[in-house]
Amino acid sequence: MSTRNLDLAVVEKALKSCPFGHPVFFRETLSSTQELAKELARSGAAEGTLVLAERQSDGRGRLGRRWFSPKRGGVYMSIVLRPPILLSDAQLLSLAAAVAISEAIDKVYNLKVQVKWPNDILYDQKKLCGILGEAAAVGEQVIYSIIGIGVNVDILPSLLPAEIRERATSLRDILGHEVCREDLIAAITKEIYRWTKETLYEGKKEELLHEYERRCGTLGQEVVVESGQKVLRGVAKAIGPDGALVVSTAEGDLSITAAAAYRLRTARLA
Ligand code: BT5
Repeated sequence: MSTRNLDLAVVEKALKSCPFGHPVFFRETLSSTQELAKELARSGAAEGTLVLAERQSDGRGRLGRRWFSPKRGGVYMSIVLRPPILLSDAQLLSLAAAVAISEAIDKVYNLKVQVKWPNDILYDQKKLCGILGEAAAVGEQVIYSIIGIGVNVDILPSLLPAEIRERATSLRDILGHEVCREDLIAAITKEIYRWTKETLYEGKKEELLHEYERRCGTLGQEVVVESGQKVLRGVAKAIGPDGALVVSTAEGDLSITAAAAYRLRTARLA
């Protein structure tokens, strides 16, 4: 774990000229940064409001899963967005976050990571970061969205629960030294501004999808899609205009959305 607490002043200074990251709410412990961000969004918080915690007692993943969030071991952040988009396009916000985080990690640490659809960030096939996108809408119009990001920074694999140890990694693990969480938080926030406000909101969806596809290691892979009793094999061939994964199967092309309870795994070569 990191030996020191987050220095909020450093984060604020690094984000001085960035329209996102104002205000910043920092708490030592939260059940989940998503919950506080949601509360703030409901009471009118501005786009770009940032919530940070040193640890989460109930960190959440997608579809009811958990995010292991030990004290000072990672970056746990949620950002409030007010996207002028329809609910049917909400998945694109998580895709924008995946591109933004990949770019931030590349810029700060010169590290090339891969995106596993829909929104895992992997290094050497191991999970370094997870993204949780949640949205509230009135009718079809998104009113706010909360993008939650968990990055393993100083977690030593030996401290992770046995069931995820083999499939997880951290920046400390990869780089071999302690890293500055403040720089990472600022870089991610700036890139999220760029890929949402300056790209997606400006109608440059193609640019985002192109960049996502370039970084997505799932494409071209043989995958197994499990949904209830049904198991289908196919090849991941593209990202649809709404952010769905298009899988080519014997039964034709299948478009799978992240919100559906599909389980996707890379097929083992027989
Ligand atoms: C995710 O879900 O990967 C989204 C994680 C989002 C976490 C952030 S932290 C800030 C904000 N506040 C929250 O409460 N959440 C967000 P999913 O794709 O469902 O993956 C969850 C799975 O990842 C778990 O079932 C484990 O297998 C694995 N996992 C859990 N904790 C991990 C960790 N620290 N490192 C690597 N893998 C982990």
